[in-house]
Amino acid sequence: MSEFFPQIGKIPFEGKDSKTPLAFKYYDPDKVVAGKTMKEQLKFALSWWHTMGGDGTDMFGCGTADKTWGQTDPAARAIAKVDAAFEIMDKLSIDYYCFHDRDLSPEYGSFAETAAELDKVVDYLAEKQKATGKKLLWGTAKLFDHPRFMHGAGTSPSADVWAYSAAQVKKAIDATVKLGGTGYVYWGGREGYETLLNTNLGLEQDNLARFLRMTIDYGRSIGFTGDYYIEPKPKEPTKHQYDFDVATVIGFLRKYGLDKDIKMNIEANHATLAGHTFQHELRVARENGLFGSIDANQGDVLLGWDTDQFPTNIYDAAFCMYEVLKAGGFTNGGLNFDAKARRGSFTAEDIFYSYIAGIDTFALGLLAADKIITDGRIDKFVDDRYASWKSGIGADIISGKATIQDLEKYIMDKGEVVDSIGSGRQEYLEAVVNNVLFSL
Ligand code: XUL
Ligand code: CO
Repeated sequence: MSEFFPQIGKIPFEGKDSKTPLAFKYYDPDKVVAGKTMKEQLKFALSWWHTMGGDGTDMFGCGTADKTWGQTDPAARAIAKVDAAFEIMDKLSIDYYCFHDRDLSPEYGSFAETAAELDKVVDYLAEKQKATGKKLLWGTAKLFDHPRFMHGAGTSPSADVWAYSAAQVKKAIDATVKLGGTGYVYWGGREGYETLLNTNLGLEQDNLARFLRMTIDYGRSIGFTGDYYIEPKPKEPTKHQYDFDVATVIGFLRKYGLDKDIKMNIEANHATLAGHTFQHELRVARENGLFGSIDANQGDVLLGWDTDQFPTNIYDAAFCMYEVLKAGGFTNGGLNFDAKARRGSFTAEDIFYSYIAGIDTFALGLLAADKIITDGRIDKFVDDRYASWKSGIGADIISGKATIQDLEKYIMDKGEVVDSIGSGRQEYLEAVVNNVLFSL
């Protein structure tokens, strides 16, 4: 088998003083940070859709990058994509990948033919995994591309489309299990609405819960032991998506008794589209015991859509890895680069430059997060700020001992309460973060 990138060798770690373009400056896979190697802490994954399929096509123009992998026949191209993807993973020391079923193998005529062609690619992936040790982080089903999904999939007004979607997810879970995937993602690409004038919101949400219950139970029945994730996103492609943000999804899961079955796959650019920081979404998931996996990317503050850029913002990566470390690290999840090089970055080298940029950013983010924690100033400040809950009236409120009459008496005796904890010191704390980051 010939190489797809003969001009590019295995990307070495050269350290921060290196000027070699195709080298890691911060990602040293075997370096131990916070008790585990960088590669164990970060668990990087390649996204099949952007990397192997995304050619730069946008609303205003055709593709700029050649992602045909030298093949015109769709079945031959699907196999060539596997070879090219494993070469990219090997050269970038990426251990995992993530797919949508239709990224691996496109739609053919009937559902049966499409499923049979997918099986061939999955068999080939299984062989490649065995030969290389690369692993599947998660799989998912593409329920938003074909015209049949124009009104939704698990929330479609059409029972036939709902049934088709369930059959497709069954097949995607089969593929995930066959490949030993440790996760399965639900991203509701068209699970939402454009106008309430034509939408039965209550029935659509009930049906989405039915869809999740049925497909989750199927996976468990065939031995899937990994995690299921919902990936929240507020809008795009639909105006309003049901899985708006982590808090909305938590409410939905609890309403339908699904909160023990599904965790969160949190994407940075989806968080900002929802009007939150990336860290906010991670924190809400962590505090609710639902932190699972991450789609690593970033948006652009001047553009209001899902630009899926490779992450280069060190602050965001540091705060993200702070949450990951506080959650006890990844178990079944990891950092999937749901990111694409810009349309003007169209060469084969750009695939490598963009991954190197993202990987080094998260390596730095991990180092920074570890240092923020070991430095201790931030955590101690937060701890001290809530000290009044550890003894006296605060402890009595938490234990349930204090009644409302006790509180009335307590305040009567005190007479007045003004600023009992002092300044929030936001600017000081932001400067502490700068101090930690720039003395790495
Ligand atoms: C779309 C998106 C998806 C999911 C998987 O915004 O993030 O690619 O990650 O379906
Ligand atoms: Co994503």
